Formats: sequence, C-alpha cells, structure tokens
Amino acid sequence: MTFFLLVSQTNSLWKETFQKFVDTKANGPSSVGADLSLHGFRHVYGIPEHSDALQLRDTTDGEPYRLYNLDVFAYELYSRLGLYGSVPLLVAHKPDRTFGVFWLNASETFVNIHQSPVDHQDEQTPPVKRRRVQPQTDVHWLSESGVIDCTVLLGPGPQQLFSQYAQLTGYQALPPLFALGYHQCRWNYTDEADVKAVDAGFDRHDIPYDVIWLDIEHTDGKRYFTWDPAVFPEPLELQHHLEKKNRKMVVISDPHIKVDPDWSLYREARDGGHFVKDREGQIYRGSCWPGESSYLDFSSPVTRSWYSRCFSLDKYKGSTPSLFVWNDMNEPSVFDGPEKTMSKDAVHHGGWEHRDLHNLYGFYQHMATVEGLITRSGGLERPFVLSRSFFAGSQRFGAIWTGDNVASWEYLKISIPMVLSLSLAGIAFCGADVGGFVQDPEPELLVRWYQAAALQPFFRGHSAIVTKRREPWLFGEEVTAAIRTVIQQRYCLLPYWYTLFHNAHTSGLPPVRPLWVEFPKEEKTFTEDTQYMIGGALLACPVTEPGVQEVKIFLPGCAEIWYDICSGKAYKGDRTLILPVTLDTVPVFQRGGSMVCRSAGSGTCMADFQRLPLAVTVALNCQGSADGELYLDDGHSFKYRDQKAFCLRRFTMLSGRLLSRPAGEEGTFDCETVIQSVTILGVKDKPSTVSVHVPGTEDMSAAFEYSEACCMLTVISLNLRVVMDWEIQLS
Ligand code: NBV
Repeated sequence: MTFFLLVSQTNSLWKETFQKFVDTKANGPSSVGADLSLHGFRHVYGIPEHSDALQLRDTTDGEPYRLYNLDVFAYELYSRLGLYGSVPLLVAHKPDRTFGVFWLNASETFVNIHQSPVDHQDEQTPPVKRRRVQPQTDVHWLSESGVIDCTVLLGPGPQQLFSQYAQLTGYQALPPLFALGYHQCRWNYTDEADVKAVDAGFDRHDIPYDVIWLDIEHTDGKRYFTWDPAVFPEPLELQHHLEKKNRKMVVISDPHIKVDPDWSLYREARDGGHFVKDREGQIYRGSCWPGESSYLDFSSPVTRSWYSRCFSLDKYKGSTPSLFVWNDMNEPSVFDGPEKTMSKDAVHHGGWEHRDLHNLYGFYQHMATVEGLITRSGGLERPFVLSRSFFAGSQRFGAIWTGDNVASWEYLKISIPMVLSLSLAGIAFCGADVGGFVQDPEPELLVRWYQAAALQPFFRGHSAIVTKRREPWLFGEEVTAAIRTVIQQRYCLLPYWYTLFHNAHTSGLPPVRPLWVEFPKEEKTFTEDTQYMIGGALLACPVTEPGVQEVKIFLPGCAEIWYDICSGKAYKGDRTLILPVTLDTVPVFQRGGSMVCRSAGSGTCMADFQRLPLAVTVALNCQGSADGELYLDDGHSFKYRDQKAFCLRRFTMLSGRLLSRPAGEEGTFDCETVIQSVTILGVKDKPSTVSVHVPGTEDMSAAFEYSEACCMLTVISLNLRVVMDWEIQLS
C-alpha cells in the first residue's frame, strides 16, 4: 500500500475558476490519496451511487468513478459521474475471500480502477506453456480534502464483511412494517379531493397500499412545514381519513428555506444561526424551488436539534403521528450553484468548509428528520424517512431511492444493479421510482416495472408533474390485474421481507444480494446483475425487456435444487433455464434447503395483512432437509428493542420431521398469528399419515394434499400458533 499527501501552497492555486464560479480555497489547495493493490482479485463492486453495472469497470481509458453528491435530472446511463449519494466502500471478491476498503472521506472523491492487463499472448499459447497470471486490481483513491482514514475489511466471506462494515457504520434501521408495503406518490396530488379519490381508487380496484405521498406543491409557496390553504385546507382531517383505514401520508421536506422575513420559521432559523454561511460570513443564498433560499446547516448538532423540533406535533401545524417525511434536494441542490450544488467555499458550523463535508450534507438532514420523528412520538415509534442524498451510515436512518430515472426499459434494467450496489454498501432499504419519474411509460413497461420493483426493498410508484397520470387502474383491466397481482404478492411476502430486514438490522446482511454473495465460490455468478437473491431463499429474475416470450435464467450451484415458485416445478442447479413467459410471469425460484413464510389471504393495507394467518413453503434440498426463520413484532414501535417484544422462530426440516423452535434469544411478543398451512416441495413419496405434535397436547393427524406430478405436499387446516413450539411428522 502506498500513501501520498499533496499540499501545495502556490498562490495561484488558492483560487479556482469554474464557468462563472470562483472557488476560494481559504486553506489552500490540497488532496489526499492512496493506491491499493488487491492481489488475486478481478471482481470489484460498490462505491455507489452510479448508474452503472454491478461490477466496477477498469477506468484506465475513461473517467474515474466520482463520488460527489449531485442533483442529476434524468441521469445518463452506464456513467461514472456522481449521483445523489456516495458510499466510499469498495468490495472485492474472489472464490475464497471477500475484502473491503472503506475510505472515510466526505469531500469530492475519485476512484480509479486498473485491472491486471489480460495477457493475450498467453491465450494463444498452448495451456501447458502458459504462464499463470495472477489477477490484480489496483484501486486509486483521491479526495479533495481531509485526512486519510481508510479501513480494510478482511472478511473472509461476504457475511463477515457485511457484519464488519455494519460495526463500523451502523446497521440498517428496522423499518416500520407499513414502509415495506406499496407507496403511491406523484408530483403532485393536487388537492385533498384528489388524494381521497386516489386512496379510494385502491380500494375500488382491490389493490393494497399503505402510503400516499405529497410533493412540493402541497406547501404554501414551497415553505416546508406549511400547507397550501387553497388546496390542502384540512390536512388533519385528511390524515384522519387515511388513518381510519390504517393508511399513512408522507410529505416532502427539503433542506432549503425560503428567504422570507415574514415567515416565522425562516426568522427562527436566521436568528438561531442555523444557516450555512458564505465565505464572507454572510448567510449563504442560492436559488431553489421557493426562489431565493438559504440552506440549513445540518452539520451542526444545535441546528439538527432545532430542525428535529420543527417536526413536533404542536409546532408542525396540520401534522399527525401518521405523517412521515421525505427529504429531497439534499445533495444539496442549488439551482444557481456550481454543478447545481453548494459552493465548496461555503462555511459550516465549526468553520468547516463545505468542500470538507459535501457528501455528508444529506446524511445529516436525514439524521435530524429521523430524530424529529422519534422525538415527536416520545421515543416510542419507529420513524420512516426517505432521503435522496446519502453517505456511509445512512442505513441507520431509513430509506433511499435512486432519484430522477426515466420511463424507459434501460432505466428499469439499471434499477437492479443500482439497488444491488447500494445494498452491498449497506444502504439496504432502497428502490427506484416505479414506472420511471420522467416521461410516460407504455403499459407493458409499467407492468414489468411493478413486477421488478415489488421484488426490491423500497417499493414506490412516482411520476413527474408533466407526466400523464398513471395510477394502476388507468390502463385497462389486463394491466390493472397484472399490477394488482404483484402488489398483492408483495404484501403476502412481507413476513419474509420483514425477517430479512430484522436480519439486516442485527447482522448487516442486506435483504437483496448479488448472486455471488450466496454462491461465493461460483465464478459464473460474479458478473451477474440481471438476477439476484432476496435473502438466502429466493432467486429473482424479473423481466426487463419488451415483448419477450422467453427468458434465460441461470440457476447456480451443481448441488442445488431450485423450485419455480409459480409452478412448483423443480430444476437442478448449474444450468441455464429457458423459461417461457407471458405478461404475468415474474420468474422467482426458491432454493432447495430453504423456507419462506407468507401471509395467506388478502387485505387493503399492511394492518390487514398483519392479522392474516401464515403459509409456510418448505423447499427440500438433495438431502431432504431445509431451514428458515421468521421474525415478528408489533411492526411499529421500539418495544422489540426496549422490551424484547419480538418473536423469532427457527423452522428445521430433517428426515420427514419439521420442527418449530425459538431462534436464539427468546422474545416476549405474544401474538395470535397462526400457521395455517405448510407446503413441502420435493416430497418424492406420498406419506401415509401426517401428524402434528404440540407439547402438552395430544398428537393429531393433519389433513394434507399431495401432488405426485409436482412432488408437492400441502398440510392444510393447521392452526399452529407461531409463538409455540410444534412439530409435523410425515410417515
Ligand atoms: O419535488 C419535486 C421532485 C420530486 O418529485 C423528485 O422525486 C425528486 O427527485 N424533485 C426531485 C425536484 C424536481 C425535479 C425535476
């Protein structure tokens, strides 16, 4: 490892001109960098956010990867330019080692990657005469300011790496359960009647959803924390209306504050010294949605606690406990600033220049907003806050989305590697605007987007102000039915998603994972970014191309069995399957050896689904065994943490016997949830009896159905309480 530090003090370098902007370098020009050679590694990943493939490319002939948070509307595809957020974590992987480099620096950063040259001569040389060339990846980090603070994470496997990184930067916050449901957003729902009509539309079309979102037009002249009295005169009544149906509302709250001395919030921020200053010590001004604006200095703990208090129910008039928040434009976006962001020589609390902490600006707003919502509930309720900008550790606060994408097939396709890269870098609660934010999706694209996004952690439909309306029922019955199906399936799968989030919260392992994370020894998986794993059990391969009649799916692992979750059909691993598809097909396979819990039934929103019984699917591996976990709690409070009010069960199947036992530490959550059915895939022979044993009660025989064609056994009419120990025996 070689380090170098460059500090030059020539006068001409103390000022830099870019277009009409002048950057005065009060502390002189500087940069810090380091070169690392990763011996034996050919595959490197991470350093989001870029609209690029999962595997990082060699940058020798092109631009380096840039980490500089910027507001980029309809960003270019397959580009290394900086987007809204940055996580300076690079992950390298080879069959016997996963390795990470965490470069903790929040100033503008470039990452160059050089892979060992391919030895062409070697390829023509007969194998016996070939020299063995050890692959090598050289990584060059370069940041504009600060110090070298670089941690090397040794793995050795992906799971250890995730845990090491989480110990450094924090674990994924456990979201309230509703936040894993479907969110309906638009810039903008125009008034209260519009919101109620859209809400009623979901009920009319039997499509579950949990949250309706209001964009900037809901405010009084883009003054956040206010309501436009003409179109949202009764915000409390509106929230109560939704709350009665167990639904929530999210409103946008951006970091820029309208310069308006007649507005008390502006005056408070100004008089409290809560704004970023320019290099002359005056309040920094820039233009944004409200016109002339100043920017809150979230790097200051005093400003953060002032901002947090702005979310208290008495201060934020028209807000209720069922109102949650969306932080947008927090790179920060400054319309008339250099590269549409804040001047690097602006000054923050403690005299720090903006250049030193640019990539942390959104992180700190997210932190303060989350703190505000927690405090608002007296520390009892889990918050939900979505942020556009982020940095390493933002996972502790909530969700992130991939910003202003476009309604095209290419953007649908790139949403998968973007979500995977974010997940690898700890930002596990992430997603992309369904349908594409800019322009209008054709119906087929919209359906395919819903199908793909229903299999990503954060699931929100969103569209820009000039696009046509696109609520799920506006494109004819076939489209409505297809969207209804995937949203309902998403809700049914939430016990599994929630368990995965609990896992991310406690172990650092992200819910969605590149294939190589689950198959670290299989080189064929190392470049795969059209299909991925949801937890250890499900392989997802959403259709992202128009007009297709079949898709090619790689099923990894020569010792694996994969079950098509739709047909139950079993396939051996280590093969490429050609699967015929229609508009309704969403290829998902369950790995032999795993278990997945789903809600059995339907409902209008998360609260309904929480009350449903569960159906367990056990997929047997070649040894006839399987295991899995289920996590449950009240879905909204911190009682799981403060009073251990959770239920964590482990199911194990071996030699025809399925056991349910507590997994590790026993929680105190006493829920009524029952398991209604258990489907076992891969049962070669029909059992003569299936009996159920619950300690303290008499053994009972259970009703079951068996399909010889699918080797599928379904034990029905069970009524097994999740919190109890039980076992099912096939004989
Ligand atoms: O607030 C308006 C939009 C918002 O809908 C979008 O999701 C953000 O990414 N916002 C950007 C500002 C305007 C973008 C043109």
